[in-house]
Amino acid sequence: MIDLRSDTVTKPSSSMRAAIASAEVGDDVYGEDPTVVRLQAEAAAVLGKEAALFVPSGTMGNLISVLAHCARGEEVIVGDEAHVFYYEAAGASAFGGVQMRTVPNRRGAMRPSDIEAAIRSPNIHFPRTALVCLENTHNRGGGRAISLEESRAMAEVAHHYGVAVHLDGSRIFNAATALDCSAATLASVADSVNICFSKGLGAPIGSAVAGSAPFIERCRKYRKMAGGGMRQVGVIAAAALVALHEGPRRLEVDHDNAKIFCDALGVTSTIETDPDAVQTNIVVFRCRSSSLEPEALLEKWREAGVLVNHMGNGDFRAVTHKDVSRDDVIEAARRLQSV
Ligand code: TLP
Repeated sequence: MIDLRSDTVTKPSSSMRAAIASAEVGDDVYGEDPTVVRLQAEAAAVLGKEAALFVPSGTMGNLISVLAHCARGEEVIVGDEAHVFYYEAAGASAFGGVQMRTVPNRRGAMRPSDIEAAIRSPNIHFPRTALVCLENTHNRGGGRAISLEESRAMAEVAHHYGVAVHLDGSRIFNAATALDCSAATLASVADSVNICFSKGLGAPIGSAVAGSAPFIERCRKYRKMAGGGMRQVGVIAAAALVALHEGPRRLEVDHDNAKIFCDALGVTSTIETDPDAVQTNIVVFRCRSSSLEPEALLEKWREAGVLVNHMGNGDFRAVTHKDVSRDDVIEAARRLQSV
């Protein structure tokens, strides 16, 4: 089986398993796990922020960031294709009483003028706009890396009106690789950033939120509230440290494999690809079959030994990662076509 559903499907490498086995641990709710303390310091440094907090998932990282930025009854401006809006089960609204206001995503970015138009003026009828959320790379935007200039233009509008900026940087190292800059440079436009160790970097679990020290202290409280205060989690932080050290430098291979996959898939009477849109490790392709619904097509592909995801409207997503090789992606494209 060639699994291209997501870069979340990777298994821990032997160096991660060795680090897990030998990790020094303590009770992290008391702040006494040395491996977690080290991971948080390294994550903050690599992102150019004052402090960081280890969290179990990207979803929790985004949730507690929104809660730490916004009071109940306040509003967040977010792209209509953003992960935090699309795929996080309305957590911020359900748990935080925060309203999400969408503006159109155009291959991942928002127009600064759309953000500006959505920012509320002081008025008793309106919620206060407390936050703008960015995402880089943009998942539903086909893994597009949003340039520093575009990111800055979006953030500047928010900051001009005194609105904070959170960056969902779950795949920020993919963006940094594609744009040939540092993750800290891309994160510099935002007040807070969420990163994931468990996607392209290959760790079995874990994310981190980074920002100012007072912001991270608020996040620590919300993490506790959300049931995310963890104990001897040096065992998983150790794998995340290996991911942080070894993961970013091999992302280029995933990006090359995504291009190779897209080229191999090519264009047939039923499959449409857009090679120019492939910038990182995500390939979105369209398949309009006259005889099969998307779910049935996924089943046929599974029978042929390839797993991909359906994004809706006949758009499918394949994601390259450390556990698939160049030969695997060429073979996967062949099997998808043959079906
Ligand atoms: N994305 C997953 C699915 O939820 C769709 C995937 O397979 O791509 N932000 C972004 C941009 C993400 O892509 C994801 C995960 C998250 C946040 C949430 O991270 P986790 O899965 O750790 O909660």
